[in-house]
Amino acid sequence: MIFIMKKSILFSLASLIAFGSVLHSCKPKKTGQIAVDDDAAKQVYVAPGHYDEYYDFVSGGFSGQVAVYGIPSGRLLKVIPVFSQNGENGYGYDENTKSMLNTSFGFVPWDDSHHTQLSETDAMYDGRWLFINANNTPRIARIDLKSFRTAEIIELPNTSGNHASPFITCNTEYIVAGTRFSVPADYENGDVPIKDYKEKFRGHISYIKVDKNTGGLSLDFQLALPPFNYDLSHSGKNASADWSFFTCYNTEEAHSLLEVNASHNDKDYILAINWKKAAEHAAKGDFDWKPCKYAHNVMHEDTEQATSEILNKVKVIDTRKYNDFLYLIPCPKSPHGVDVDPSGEYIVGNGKLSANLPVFSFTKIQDAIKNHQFDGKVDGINVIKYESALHGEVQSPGLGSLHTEFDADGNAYTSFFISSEIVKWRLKDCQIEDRIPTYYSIGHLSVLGADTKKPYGKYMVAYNKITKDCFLPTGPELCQAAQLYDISGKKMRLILEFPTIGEPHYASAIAADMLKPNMMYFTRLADNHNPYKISTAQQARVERHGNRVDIYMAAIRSRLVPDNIEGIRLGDEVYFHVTNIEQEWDIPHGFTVKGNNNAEILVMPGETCTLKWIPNRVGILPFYCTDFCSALHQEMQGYARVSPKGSNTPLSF
Ligand code: K7E
Ligand code: RUQ
Ligand code: CUA
Repeated sequence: MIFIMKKSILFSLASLIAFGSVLHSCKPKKTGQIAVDDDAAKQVYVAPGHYDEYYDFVSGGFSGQVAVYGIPSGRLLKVIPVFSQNGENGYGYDENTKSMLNTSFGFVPWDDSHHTQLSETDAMYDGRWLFINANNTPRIARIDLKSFRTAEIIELPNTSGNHASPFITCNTEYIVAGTRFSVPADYENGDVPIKDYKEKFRGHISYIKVDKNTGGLSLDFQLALPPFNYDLSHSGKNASADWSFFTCYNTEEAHSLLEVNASHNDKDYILAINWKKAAEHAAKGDFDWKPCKYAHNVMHEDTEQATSEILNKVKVIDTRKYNDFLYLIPCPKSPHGVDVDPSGEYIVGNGKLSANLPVFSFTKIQDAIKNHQFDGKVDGINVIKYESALHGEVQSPGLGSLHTEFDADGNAYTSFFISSEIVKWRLKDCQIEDRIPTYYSIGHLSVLGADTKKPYGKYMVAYNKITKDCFLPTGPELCQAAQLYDISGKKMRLILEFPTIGEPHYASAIAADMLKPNMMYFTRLADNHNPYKISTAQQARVERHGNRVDIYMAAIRSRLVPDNIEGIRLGDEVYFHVTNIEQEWDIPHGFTVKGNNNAEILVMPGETCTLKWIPNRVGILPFYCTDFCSALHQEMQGYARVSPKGSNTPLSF
């Protein structure tokens, strides 16, 4: 037996405060030593020279990035920068990628990302794109799984705290995104008293179209809804394929959640939207064009340069006028995740403050709609009777349920933040099968492949918030962590834990085989249409246009050409356009020049990357390659001479 020490942790108090005082008190867990089977090591050991079985794309939470881990080893393979500047590869610093971080508010260099989604065809992963949301300045990004780079970012108007996002429909027709905060419905003038919330604020859900061939994103329409907080979402599959489901909390429509304001209703709601019908309304013209402002940023594959555009209107469907396509279903207290099982029949609402876990039936929802089993309306939207939609309840499964995932055999797995455990239960009869602790305070969990119609099953990963006593302490902030479970048997087995970059929320894993065709991808020089590209070291040159200096530089093992540049003057704006003229996979070159506040760039083979430099000191400023690229890497260097303003040293190289 291998023993991992786990000491007790006091999380009852803080957790309960975080969730209000409604819950039964939760005793601190004393876990002592955790036994892990000897087999566990064998199961997760991926020998040198061997590949992992799955890519796991884990949202980076407040870091704004996506981290890629190998499963089952838990090895960190890459950090893909999305919503934050990244000091590992120049994303957001260099001239090529800077405008990816543009928004209608200007340059936003750091955001908070929560949920990943892989593109799907017929409710199965197709290995083309990964989508992820930014919460704060609301955006959705598309990552190209060929290059593992961010290809596009679209901002969402009328949205704040873009949390219920980006939950795709099962043929990636739409990305669905709900606002957490409702905002004034006066689209031109948001300067209204906060106390007028109930009358003047509206919640918005966006439907973003995904181009079938290119993956290109465009905001198709929005729904204006009651001023609830729309927290999470999932789209249906099979019979429920035309539907998206959202959890709504603060259905009291309070503008301050400080007191118990927002949790005195015994039930909040799940909002079920027939998005196909909504799209028909949009196509028929049942909308108003509303003024707004949002950015759309695209990384062009041929030039590897991003462009940013600000758009200024959006189609908004007022659900007080058109509401034959959406329904509210009561769901006990402060629901967080809403999860749809692989068959598309069961919809699980995870009430954070609820004792039982409700499971709704899509068939019953349809029958209820047909037979008008309603219990009044909210703002014109029919409320389906709880019992009419209910398949069953899992009785007292744990405390603080957040998210549910599914295997291929009709089992569900729910994460419980407060009782810090995962509970396995049967969809068929809502009976509990097994439970296992997590260390500690799990948020999301992922059964690999669970959001397709055929989960991989086999492994489950828990993403934990608190890792006290799990790893060597690293100052006041401990690492976040994932725990890997074998779920191939009746009982769940913990087999590995590994630290993650902060903070992991949702994650999506895909079989490595699916991405095999993309391995060894890099840009051919002939396909590089960057305007500053050069193809040979002979084409290297420097040019002056007024106070702008363009340096066309070639990088190849083991030279930077040109390497002695004179005639730059204070007051100049210097652009180093570095083309890595290597035509071999995985030979990047880096580049930086002393004192440059844009820091560094990293240039992939066949690509051109531009570093802007405004010299602010007279002298000789060395530059060099920052990526150890060959035995003569240290020889990849040069000098730039900066002369005073008005100097007549001619530009030369
Ligand atoms: Cu539960 Cu932002 Cu998906 Cu994290 S949210 S835990
Ligand atoms: S060098 S191989 Cu900077 Cu000693 Cu690293
Ligand atoms: Cu190029 Cu080091």
